[in-house]
Amino acid sequence: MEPVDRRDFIKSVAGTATMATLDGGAAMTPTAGPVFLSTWVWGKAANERAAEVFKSGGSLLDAIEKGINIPENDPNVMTVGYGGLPNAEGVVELDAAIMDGARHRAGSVCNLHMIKNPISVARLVIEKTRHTTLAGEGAFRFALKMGFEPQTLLTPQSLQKWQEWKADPHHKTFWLSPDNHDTIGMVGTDGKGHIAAGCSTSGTAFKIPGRVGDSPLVGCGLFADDNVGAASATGDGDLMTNYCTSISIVHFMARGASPQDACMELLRHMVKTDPRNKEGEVAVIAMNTRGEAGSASMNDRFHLKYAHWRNEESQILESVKLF
Ligand code: SD4
Repeated sequence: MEPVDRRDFIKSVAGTATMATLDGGAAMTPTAGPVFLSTWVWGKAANERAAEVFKSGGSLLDAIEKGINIPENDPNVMTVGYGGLPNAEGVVELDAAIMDGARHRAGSVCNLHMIKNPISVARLVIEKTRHTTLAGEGAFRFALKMGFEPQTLLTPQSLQKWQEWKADPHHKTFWLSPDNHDTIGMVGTDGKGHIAAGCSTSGTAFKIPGRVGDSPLVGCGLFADDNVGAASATGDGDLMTNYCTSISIVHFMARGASPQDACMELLRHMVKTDPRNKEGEVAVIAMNTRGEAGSASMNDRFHLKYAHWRNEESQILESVKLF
């Protein structure tokens, strides 16, 4: 794909007749049937569960929540939920958010400990409170009140990795640089113009306690708007938060870009503002309310494979690399 100058890009979409707007402009023709898109290969099982929940009568938010519960419950996915790698003090602190594009309403939790399904707690922040984000001890107490069972989230494998990290005198810390990521980000549509998104992560491994990544931040780790589409991000949240990646992609789509072009445009913008971002760990997925999907990774070093479910077809695809 040719690089597009930002002004040319805006010019090129300015006259688009079917342009969607964030404030409720021309709606796109919806696709027939649901579509689910998730980050990384284990997103495939998550999409399949989401599709199953939706087909058996669940709402789109139910589908996204239950889909994301799959990697959260899987101890072999060491970057999400149970078995996620802990912070520098050996405590697993989870971040998650879910957003309903119809109500324009998100719920999120940050630094949640001892609860393996932060996406389900985030969902209850929407359904049971007037807040959007709960953090730390308050989020934990809210989860207990909602009936979640506290449990240790460290597994023998994650404990061993933390002990190895701790014992290594040259271990990387976040006073230096990150190198351990993987989040589940999911976007889904019901095929009738409704779209939603969710994401869940244990964040970067061995992070400084209290650190909050992009995943639970609305507009950064995820964004969903029924007038346009949805996006989610995975990678270096400390970098991506500064670019409000997901809402930026949705804004590009609102101006007429396809989901794929919107993902690429965001990555180009990051490099234009700071060429060092070429080396950044940045990968994104996006979908419009027609169910058209896109995905992009900044470079080969952090190359996103993502899962796509549509019409009973469940596949793993490779994102387009900018470099
Ligand atoms: C974070 N963005 O906490 C998350 C981690 C991640 O792929 O997505 N890793 O920064």
